[in-house]
Amino acid sequence: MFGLMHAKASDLQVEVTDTNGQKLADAVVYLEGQKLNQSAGSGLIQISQKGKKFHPLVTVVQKGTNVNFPNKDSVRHHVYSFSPTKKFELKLYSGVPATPVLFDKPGTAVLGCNIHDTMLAYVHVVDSSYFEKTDTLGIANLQAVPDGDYQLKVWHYALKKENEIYTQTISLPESRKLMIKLDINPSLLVGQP
Ligand SMILES: [Cu+2]
Repeated sequence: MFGLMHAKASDLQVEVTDTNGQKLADAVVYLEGQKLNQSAGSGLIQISQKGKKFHPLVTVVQKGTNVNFPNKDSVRHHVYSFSPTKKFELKLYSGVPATPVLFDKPGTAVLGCNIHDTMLAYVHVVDSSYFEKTDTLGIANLQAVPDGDYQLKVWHYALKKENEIYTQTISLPESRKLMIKLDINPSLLVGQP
């Protein structure tokens, strides 16, 4: 990495609210641009099922990431997605499925369970190595981003226009702190336990 020491980098803070200024948790914030996307993701992450809910509600992964779906309940689940981003089905199972699911195409996969209709979760797949979810204060921090021009993208599951992705051109180091307002449908917000 010593050869890159002349390249400057900045930390980017993005605050996401609805149009009334209410802070939005679980918004997916990511950057696309020429300086990024050098490598596909790898590694293995988990979305578990406990208390007949998926945990977490929203997951963001770089394309090329494998996801495991461990069932921590005593009842069996039947996890599926019909979304074009990733269609799959893990038929009625307990414990940890033998094979993880590879998310290899950008977009949103909506997850459900055939047995429990109220179970719902989202996997947002990005073509970027710079991504983060907003916390309960509506804040996402992207650290050590190489200075340059990017498309900042923000997605939230409760957006009024389904599958819309908010996009804004930004330059670093100039825009290190941003506030984004999204038009969401409050009735779609899932209360966090
Ligand atoms: Cu289930």
